[in-house]
Amino acid sequence: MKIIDVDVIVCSPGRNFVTIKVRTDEGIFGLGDATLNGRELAVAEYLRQYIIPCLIGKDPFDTEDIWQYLYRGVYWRKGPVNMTAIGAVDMALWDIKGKALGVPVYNLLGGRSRAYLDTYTHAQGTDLTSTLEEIGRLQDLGYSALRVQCGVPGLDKVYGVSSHDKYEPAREGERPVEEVWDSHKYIQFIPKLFEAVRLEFGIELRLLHDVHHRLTPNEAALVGKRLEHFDLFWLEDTTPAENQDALRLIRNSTSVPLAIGEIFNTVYDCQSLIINQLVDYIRMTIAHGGGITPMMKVASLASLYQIKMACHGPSDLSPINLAACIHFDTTINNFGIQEYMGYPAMISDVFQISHNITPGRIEPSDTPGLGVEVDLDAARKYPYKKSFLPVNRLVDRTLHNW
Ligand code: GCO
Ligand code: MG
Repeated sequence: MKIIDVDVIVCSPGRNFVTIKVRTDEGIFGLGDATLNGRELAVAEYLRQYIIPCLIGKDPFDTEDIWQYLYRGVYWRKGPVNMTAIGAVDMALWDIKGKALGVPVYNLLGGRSRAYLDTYTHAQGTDLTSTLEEIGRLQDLGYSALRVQCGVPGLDKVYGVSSHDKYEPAREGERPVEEVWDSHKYIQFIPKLFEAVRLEFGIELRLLHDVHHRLTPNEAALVGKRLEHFDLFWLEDTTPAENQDALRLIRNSTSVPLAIGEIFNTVYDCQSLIINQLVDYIRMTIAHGGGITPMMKVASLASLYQIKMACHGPSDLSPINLAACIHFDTTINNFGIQEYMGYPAMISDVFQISHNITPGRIEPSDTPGLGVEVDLDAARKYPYKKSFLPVNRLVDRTLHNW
């Protein structure tokens, strides 16, 4: 079998997605997600100019060699644009292999390690009362694991609490909006939030929280200690992810479970975190981390240290990335939990997923390949809309991490 052509489709059914369709001489095609929120066209053009010409004529079954060719053969390794492009190609090739052999991708990776996948979704509110209401609503729907984010008194807008809907705040426009942040106000408030949640809902609910890279190591250690007796499932991205050593200080100060990794692109970004056992969950994104091929290796390394995989699965990645997560999660032994936020309703005009998704749970289907369909005619009805993630500043306008 040979690759003969690759389409790059940029569409915006509720938000921007970049999709590739790898075509073969046998008529089988594979789908990959090349979405990088706020930088979509960079990946699309990188694919068109530099990656696709190198794929023509290759055998799509050679996933390992093609991955090595695209990663090591570039010389300028790593980087989110490069790794997202490679990730999309890798997903599409696994999709082709599964379709050609008539098996779901998880059967090519190691088969089923579990009957279903536990998922968590996002609970958010602008204040304590509305956040508690939202948790109650989601619990009634059947969710038993929730990421809880709440507006902080004295701050106009915080990460994870969207003003318009539940989806990630990439906003249309020619430049990013700016938000204002105050770590002190946040640190004072967050223990009160989890105290109220536990008082209202008891200890059964699994609770997660995302700090979104905003604290210093010492501030993160303090928050971790103050949250310890609320028994969190995890505390995510406490400090900027570039400094792996920061996690050592946090780890030595608190037993709160730590999760990190959504902006990592390679195993090298978490190598020292894993071998020094500084975290409990690796949250790499399959699309941004170079695809399924390298993620299986990250999972193997993590499994040596009882560290679990909990892939990033926000709504700013398409259902193709979600499907890749589903196959990966189904097969690895050290699966933690899968993030699932849901999608804007109009997404189903373009993407149809065969897996059975219910509140708090996903059951993988046995459809050959990844189990996702894309309607290209429908995609054309939703043209790309330039959007950016916000930029974050302190009250005195010093630039801070968003
Ligand atoms: C998460 C992430 C997302 C990111 C988003 C950026 O835990 O789901 O933090 O919410 O902010 O993917 O595009
Ligand atoms: Mg996160």
